Amino acid sequence: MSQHLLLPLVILAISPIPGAFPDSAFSPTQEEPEDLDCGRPEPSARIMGGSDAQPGSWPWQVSLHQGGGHICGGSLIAPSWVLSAAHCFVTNGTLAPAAEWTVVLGVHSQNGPLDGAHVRAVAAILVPDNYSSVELGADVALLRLASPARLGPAVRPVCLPRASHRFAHGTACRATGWGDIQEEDPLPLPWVLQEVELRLLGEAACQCLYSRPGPFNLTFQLLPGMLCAGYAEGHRDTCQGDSGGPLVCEEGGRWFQAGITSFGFGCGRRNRPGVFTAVAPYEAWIREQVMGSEPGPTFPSQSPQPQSVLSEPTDENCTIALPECGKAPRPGAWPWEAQVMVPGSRPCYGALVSESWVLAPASCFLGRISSDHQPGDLDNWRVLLPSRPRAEHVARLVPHENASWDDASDLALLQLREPVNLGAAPRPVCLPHPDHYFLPGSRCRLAHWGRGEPAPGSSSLLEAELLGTWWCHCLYGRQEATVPPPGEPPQALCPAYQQEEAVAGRCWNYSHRSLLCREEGTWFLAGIRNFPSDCLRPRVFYPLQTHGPWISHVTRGAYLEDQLAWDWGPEGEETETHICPPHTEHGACGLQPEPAPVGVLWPWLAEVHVAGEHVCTGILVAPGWVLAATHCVLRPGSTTVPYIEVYLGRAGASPLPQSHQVSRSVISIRLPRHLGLRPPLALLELSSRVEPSPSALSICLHPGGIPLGSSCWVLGWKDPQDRVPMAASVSILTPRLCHCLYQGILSPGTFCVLYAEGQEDRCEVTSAPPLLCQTEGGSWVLVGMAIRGSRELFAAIGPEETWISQTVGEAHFLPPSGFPLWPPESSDLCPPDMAGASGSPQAAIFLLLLTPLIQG
Ligand code: 4AZ
Repeated sequence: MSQHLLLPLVILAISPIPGAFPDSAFSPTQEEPEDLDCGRPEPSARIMGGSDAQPGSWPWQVSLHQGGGHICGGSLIAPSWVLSAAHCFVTNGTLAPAAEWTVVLGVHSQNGPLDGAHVRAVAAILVPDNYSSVELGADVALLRLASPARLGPAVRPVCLPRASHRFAHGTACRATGWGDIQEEDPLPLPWVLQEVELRLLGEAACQCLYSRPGPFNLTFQLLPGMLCAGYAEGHRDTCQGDSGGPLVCEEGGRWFQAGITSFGFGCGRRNRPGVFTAVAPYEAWIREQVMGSEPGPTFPSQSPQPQSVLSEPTDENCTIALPECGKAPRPGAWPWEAQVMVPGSRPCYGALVSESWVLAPASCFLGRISSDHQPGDLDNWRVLLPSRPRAEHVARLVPHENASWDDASDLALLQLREPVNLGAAPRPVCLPHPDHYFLPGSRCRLAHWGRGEPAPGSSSLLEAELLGTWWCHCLYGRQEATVPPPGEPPQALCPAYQQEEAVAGRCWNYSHRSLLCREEGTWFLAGIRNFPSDCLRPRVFYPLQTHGPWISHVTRGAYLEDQLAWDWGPEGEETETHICPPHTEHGACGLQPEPAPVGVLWPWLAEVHVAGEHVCTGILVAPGWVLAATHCVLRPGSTTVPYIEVYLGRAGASPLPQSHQVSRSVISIRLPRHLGLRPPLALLELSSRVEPSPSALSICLHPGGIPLGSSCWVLGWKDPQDRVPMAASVSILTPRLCHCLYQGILSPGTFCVLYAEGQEDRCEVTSAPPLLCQTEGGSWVLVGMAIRGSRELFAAIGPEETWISQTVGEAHFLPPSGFPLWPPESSDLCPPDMAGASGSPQAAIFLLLLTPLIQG
């Protein structure tokens, strides 16, 4: 089943003690012959405690095998009949052939030769006509054995409830099986039958829990014929592989089968108790199927029950369980912060993930442990936890198997010698399931991780907002890679810091941090980063969610918590597949961030403030370089270099606080060598690099012409005071049209544009706006910069490729694609009346387009 899983059939401390039931409690009814006694395990002395069932406790439990392995559970209800779940046998509406199945009876541990067990072939599988899928109910099946089971101490039938039988809410019952002990975590060898105590939940209480959005925002409608058992807080449950097995409740010394394990959402999750097929409503169906088979199942009448128990309480309270992990009194006061003290080194920071386990980077300890981490070595290790009077001892260290070569798996789990009492502190952090989707814009914090140094500057540096998966993946991932959609683990998590600037130029020598993200007031350990590679701040984190299964497998009880925030925004869930635009040899360029988190739509657009006098646009072409129009930065005839300051990261209409902007001063102006004329393009060298972020990202450049299939825009501002960025849609004219329109006045490599209707006045000429095109792949490309005083003419970037590449080093020239220039034109001649055409360009162009007809 796909909606598998949960929690361990947790080991129960309480085992049934059949011998404790006085014989007088057993009074077979007249229609039930005594030799077919049901629901009573063989009385035996046994030890209490543990999670494995005692051999012989559940003699009706059978294992259903297909292809040589255990698939589902079942229960013996008569020598020739086994009760199980329909979904074990029906795939896509087709019932599996009975011959594929065998029934193993009297088995306890499924490891090795099945001592004392015996096997029966299946003669027929019967499923109700109205069964279609588990969520729609009727998940029940009967198996007729090819020959009767051999009854004995380890093989006995269970009692079935009559249709009138009522099991009281809150009754502690038992589920048994060989299913997974947690989601995606199979029962380990020697595969001993597990039992778990589950309380029956009333219909109202169960429906109330399932009406709250849970894993993947799903809710579920409980139907008649289903029953729920488990706990709002989760932890104890059935799981994949337990299906078809029995849920039994003891009454008057006999065990009645109240339910058949059917399904659930995950295993042991909060507010998601297991769902069972109620057996009592199927009395008639069962009797009908087994009719004529002797001896048949036993349906003892219910011993009288106090009326209070039988009446269905209508006001059953609905107690939603809240997360037990991830609550902090305030950001920064982390009740899970664990300091691992290893003699001879600085403390290593990790996080408490359960009452007995701490997660920390393996690189803190690697080299200190022999391959089998001798316990002697751990004797002097200590763990400091908040609000604990004394340091904890360490019993075991379990490094991740890939820790030594894969930075994304730089993890180790440390088991404390004694579990700690959980409360306000210490309290574990929540861990995400693999399908967790941290929404773009989530509020996050950076916390200590490993041997990181305290962050320089203010604590707001540790605040972050999560960027969209697309942006993060395409900036740091592979070009043309598919972006993982919500629900698939991301390859990277990118937080945007509140103060991009404050650490520029400073170096966090040890940029070891973990990323904590908050959902509905609950903190999750979302990512880790543990290498001091670039000495700037950390900006991309390895997601922890892929490690959830390993952590829960090792710890058997870390707090994996469901996603709590589901507000995907107005567009809802994004299902479209996104592909990252091509990278250049210097990485990603021209990615336009989704507007949501930071609000900057044009991360390459710079304000160039010249000598405190005027401002024009510039374009970030590499981490330390801005391209601008020469006429903007150098006064005609002047030879002195003015003081220039460059600002990046300006949001749309709403000016962002100063802290969002990135500023740099210009330390040199570079011009290409041009014969005679003053070159139109200037490169400004910034005082320091600007690392990629959603507020400052280099644009792509194109070596010639216009990338095929692109749409083009002039980007500037209308008002020189507020400088709100504006983009005006334009078409680029063919060289012939351009030449004819502006005959004689153009230098080669000049673009002319035609504004879309009503867009001409969107940008102020004095802003010296750039001409950008967005390629079909989605990257933004700079193709020209405005020529002095013109709104229509742009100096092409392509011809200056060599100069730009040599000056800048890291310029992002895309490989030539499509037609680098326009297709050849039929004639170089301009129509006679067009030379020096004045008046409206639209009118002139109309004329031009007509000329071939006129000439022809
Ligand atoms: C299963 O896949 C299954 N937690 C059985 C029970 C539950 C979930 C899944 C209930 O067989």
